[in-house]
Amino acid sequence: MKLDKMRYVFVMAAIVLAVIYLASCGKKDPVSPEETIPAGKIIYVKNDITNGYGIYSMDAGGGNQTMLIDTEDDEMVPDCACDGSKIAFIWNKSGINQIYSLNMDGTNPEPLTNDQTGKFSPRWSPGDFMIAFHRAVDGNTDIWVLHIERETLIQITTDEAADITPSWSPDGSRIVFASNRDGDYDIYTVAVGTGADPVKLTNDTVVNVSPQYSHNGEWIVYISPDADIAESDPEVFKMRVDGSEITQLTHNTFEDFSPCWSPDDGWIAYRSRVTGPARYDILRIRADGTGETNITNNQENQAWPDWTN
Ligand SMILES: [Ca+2]
Ligand SMILES: [Ca+2]
Ligand SMILES: [Ca+2]
Ligand SMILES: [Ca+2]
Repeated sequence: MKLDKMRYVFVMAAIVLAVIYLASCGKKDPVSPEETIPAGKIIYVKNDITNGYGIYSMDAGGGNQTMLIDTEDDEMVPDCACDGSKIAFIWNKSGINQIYSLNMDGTNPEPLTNDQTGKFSPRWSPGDFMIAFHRAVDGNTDIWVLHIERETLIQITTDEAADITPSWSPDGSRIVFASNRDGDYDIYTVAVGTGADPVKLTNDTVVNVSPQYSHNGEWIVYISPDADIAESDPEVFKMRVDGSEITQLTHNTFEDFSPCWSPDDGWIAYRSRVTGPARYDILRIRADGTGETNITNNQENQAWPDWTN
């Protein structure tokens, strides 16, 4: 009996020591959050006098800035496919803004639309088989969806006001967009397929634009002026997908536009007029409003970021 008890004590001590050892192995040196460069790549647009708008790629830390496509025409508003295989973008090389797809390495641009209406803000659906966008038909700007394989266009909104900048909910059931149907721009969602059940998420007298669902489907990021300052410059905001918990993330004195989520929803990238009235950089900020960082910080103009794995 005594021997069994000693063996029990010995085994227990060995287990405790092993747990302490494993716990100490799992510990890492503390890293300051400011030193942590978020993962992934940012696809964005650069604008210069020679070639106008073009599409570029960089690390989320700002390294490896690489041209993907930049002809003498304008290549704009890139959106990465959910599976990371392609980029959708707007190209005006025919004289009309059409939706094209591009491989992630910048090869093989292919037209996806070719009618007589200009299109903007293409966004891949979950599953990458459809692309939402906005266009004006007979003077009415609405949200439309392109079914890529069937080559059909489906009208989502019909209100006579301007309905712009769509973004899909991660389950593909709804599209969020901005509309000025009550006089100033607010954020709305609508059911995909029927275009029914419109829900107004913001209800104020200021301009709210550029909404985008987070990948986890819990938040919508968008642009709105600072609520506390008259004639404020645009700031990055987020709210719950039901319109609650409106939270201002940036508090700077620059014009912030085109926010997008990082793949893990931990960060938001946006373009900001941080370095002067005629200059745009790509910035990032954590989803809790800390760590605002100028990623590009150069003498060039950058816009329309989209953050991918
Ligand atoms: Ca160009
Ligand atoms: Ca409309
Ligand atoms: Ca409003
Ligand atoms: Ca601002």
